[in-house]
This record gives sequence, structure tokens and C-alpha cells, in this order.
Amino acid sequence: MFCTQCEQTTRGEGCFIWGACGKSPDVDALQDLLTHALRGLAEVAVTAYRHGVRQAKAGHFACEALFATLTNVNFDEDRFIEYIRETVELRDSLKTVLPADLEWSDVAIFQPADSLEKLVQQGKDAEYNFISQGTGDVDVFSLKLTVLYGLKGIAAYAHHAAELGYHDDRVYDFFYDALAALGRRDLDLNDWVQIALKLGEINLVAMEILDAANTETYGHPVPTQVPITPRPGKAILISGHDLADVEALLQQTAGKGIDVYTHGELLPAHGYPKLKQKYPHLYGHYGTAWQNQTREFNEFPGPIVMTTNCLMPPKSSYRDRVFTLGAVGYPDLKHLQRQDLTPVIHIASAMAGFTEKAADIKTVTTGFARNAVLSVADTVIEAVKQGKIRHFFLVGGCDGAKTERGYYTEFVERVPDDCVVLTLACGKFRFFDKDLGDIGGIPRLMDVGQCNDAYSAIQIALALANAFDTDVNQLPLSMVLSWYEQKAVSILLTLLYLGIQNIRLGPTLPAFISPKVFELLSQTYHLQKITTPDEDLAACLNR
Ligand code: SF4
Ligand code: SF3
Repeated sequence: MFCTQCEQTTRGEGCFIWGACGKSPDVDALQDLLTHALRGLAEVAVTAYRHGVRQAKAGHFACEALFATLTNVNFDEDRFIEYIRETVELRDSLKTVLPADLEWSDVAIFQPADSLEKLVQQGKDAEYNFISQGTGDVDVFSLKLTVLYGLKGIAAYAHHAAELGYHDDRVYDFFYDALAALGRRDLDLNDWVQIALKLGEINLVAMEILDAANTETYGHPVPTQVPITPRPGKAILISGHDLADVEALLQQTAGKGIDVYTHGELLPAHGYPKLKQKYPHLYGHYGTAWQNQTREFNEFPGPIVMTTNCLMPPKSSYRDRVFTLGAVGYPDLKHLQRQDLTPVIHIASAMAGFTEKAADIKTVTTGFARNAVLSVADTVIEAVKQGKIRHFFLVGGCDGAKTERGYYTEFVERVPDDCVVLTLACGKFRFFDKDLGDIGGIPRLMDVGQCNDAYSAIQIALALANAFDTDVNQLPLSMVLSWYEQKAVSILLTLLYLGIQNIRLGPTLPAFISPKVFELLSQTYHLQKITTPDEDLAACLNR
């Protein structure tokens, strides 16, 4: 196997024998075969849209299928076989509306074998061919991997938006163009740099559509206090990113005396008025980031619903009460459709739930998305002008298991009192319950939301730049980001597309970025690896 797509890749080089995430070589081969099949669908879809034929259904399916290959989403061989067969069926049905005499490359005429063993071999061959295409130029291969992994990020966001009925041809057209381009041998380093930056531009569109989908469906997030201390009662835990799944669970548990707790990246769900206000049994948040789930799921006294990444291989002590939805899968875990969550409700009703009443209820606050922050923009701008707020830090991104990630906790702890920290995504769980106080009514720690709410953070930065009649790079704002999986790759490319300089990235640099490509990025964008909290803080404040 060959997989380098996430930050925990073995020895920082690549997973070649077994995935550090728990992914088996067979699943890896099936994921590669699915990517191969999707490249074939993409080739036909590109030809189709040039003939004026577009199918949003195919675009939505392709995004869900590629999303399934993202780190910690799906480990289930059978589900990948289904995705591969459906991809080929969709590809061939699209061909029927095109002229019959068109010529297709290997990926567009590929037929899946009839047994698991042969499919795995097909996947290994597909992976070998893809890698051997890259042996000629390590830097081009590095950028091809960057584009492939960034496309997985776009796929995730476009899929969430599509689940709420929001689509955009610009996203699907680029998605297909870039997937189809992965097989081309005539593109040089500069071409791939341009494709990677275009990916950043289109990921911004995908996040914008998702922002519209979430805010038009559930209202703009408002600052909301969320209990992190459970209350007595039966309980269901829901994790991942998908708000449509949260809504479905809330609808189906309404009036049943069951509290719904969010986990991981679903904490920001509490900020959406049409979820929190409509369904008061969306009670609290339980646990922290994904890498702590084996302990937290084990201790949670109810069933657990996984809507997206990050799923870890479940322990036997709780695996019979974990359910998967959407693109998520794991062998022997029950996979449900959101329309019928009855098995989850049955388990919640049968279990005791939380039984102890805590003396103190601790809370955290979420919901500082663009609308909430910009509604107090005048106060913020005045505080900056008066020198009360010296600097803003965006400390966000993914969390993970490595001890080096303690950097982000220390960084936030050392941020001076006259500075504000904006945060987003699951990296915040390293400091989300700290009380940093406020500056003249502006909280010093503001949770903008999930990783896709990077869109909101960008809008806040652009609005501040506009108010100060400058550009984002001239603002007293520094970005200190942590990455783990492929959505972070697409967001980083968006920030580079926007020309944002001096981003600090950690805890380690991606294995798939070659030294020359990193040098190019550091020369052009001053992208840099994190050092120590003190050194980086001083550099940010003195620039
Ligand atoms: Fe390794 Fe990450 Fe790939 Fe899993 S997703 S196999 S940990 S590089
Ligand atoms: Fe987290 Fe997996 Fe990336 Fe959405 S849940 S940010 S790591």
C-alpha cells in the first residue's frame, strides 16, 4: 500500500504496510480503485459538460464517493465495492447521451472484477500505475498528490452542501477537470501549481455554498453557551460534521425524553438557532477531539452516531452501540439512513443514560461565526484603533494524537491579554474550555465553528481589512494552523489562493510536499513551519 494523505502517516513518510489510522492494505487498494474509477467518471463528465450535459446527481455521488476515501471516514470493503460499481454504472449511463464514436482512455473503460481478491489486485495495479507516472518528476508528483488530497476536502464540503440541496456547477466542473487531469503526463510544475491554486479558489466556492446551505437552513449562528457537564437522563452522542444528520436525529428524538449531545466537530451545531431553539433536547457537548474517542465513547452511557470523519477503529467495549451515516463505514458497525434512526433510539431508551447530577454545570461558548462577529465590528474596530486590541490570532485546524500538538495549547495560553484568539475546527479542543476573559465586551476566545467555517473566518478578515482600508496581510492578524486530514489541505490552498502570507503550519509538514515544493511555497507565501510558542508569538507580534 501507499498512502501519505494525513499528518499521522507512518514515521512522517507514508503508510506502506498498514495504515497508522487502522486502514488495511485491502481497503487502501479498494480506495485507490475507487479513485481510479472516479477519474474515469470524471473524463466522461468533462466530455459531457462540453456537450452541454450536466448531472448534479453524478456530481453529488462523485463527491460522496471521494469523501469516503478521506482519512478516518470509511474502512468497509463492501461499501467501497458498492461505490466502485455505482461509479462505473454512472459513467456508462453518462456515455449513452454522448456521441458513440468518442475515444476513451483506460480509466474511462475500466470494468471492475467480480471478486474481492481481484478487485484488490486491480486497486494495487491502479496505484502502481499512478505512482509510476510520478517517478519521473518528484515535484510534479508532490503537487498531483496535493491536488488529489485537496479534492477530497472539496468533496467533503460539496457533499455536505448537496445534502441540504445546494449545488454549484463551478465546483463539480473543476472537481471533474482536476480528477481527469491526474492522468495527464503533459503538465509541468507550473501547470500543477496553477491547478493547486485553482483548487483553493474552488474550495472557497464549496465552503461558500456550504455556508449558505447551513445559514439559510438553520439560521446564522449566534453566540451560545453549551453545557459540557452532562445532566441526568437518557442520551445519544452525535459526532462528525453533518448538520442535516443532527437535524434528523433531533426530529426523531423530539418528545422522547432523550438528550442529544454533540461530540467533536458538531459542537458548533448548538449555535444554529433553528437547531438549538427548535430542539431544546440538543442539550450539551460531550468529550473533546476525535483522537480521544476510544475513551470518550467507551464512557458515554448511550449510543453514538458517526456522521463523517473522524472515526477510529472502535473498541469491542462500545462497538455494538456505534452507528454510521452517509459516507462513513466500518465493518460490522450498523450503517443507517438518516430517515430512520430507530435502532439508535431503541438503544438510548434501553440504556440508563447519565445518572448523576453535577453540582456545577460547566459551559463553553460557540457561535462566533461571521454574522455574530461582524455585528460587533464597530466595537472591534474602535478597540483596535484605541490600542485596546493589539493583535488577532487565528489558531485553528485539526487536532491529532501527537504530543507536539501541545504547542497550540501553550500558544493560546501565552497570547498576551490585549490580543484576541479566533479558533475553528477540532484543534480548538486543546483550549476550548479556557476562560480568557474579554476586552471591552469582546471575548478574547471566539469559536468561529467547524473547519468549513474557515469561510466565515475569511469573511471576518476581509471585512476588517476593508474597514481599515488595507489588505488582510497588513492587518494585525496571524494564522497559526494545525493540519491532520485532507480538508485542511483544501483550506490551506484556499488561503494561498487568497494571497495570505506568513501562515504558520504544524505540527509537522505534509509528507507529500517535496522539499522543492515547500521551498516554492515559503518563498512565494512565506509559509512556515511552527517553531516554539514563544518564538512564533514574538515573531507575529513584532512583524
Ligand atoms: Fe496512513 Fe493517514 Fe493514509 Fe491512514 S490516511 S493510511 S494514517 S497516511
Ligand atoms: Fe477534525 Fe477530523 Fe480535521 Fe473538521 S474531525 S477538522 S481532524
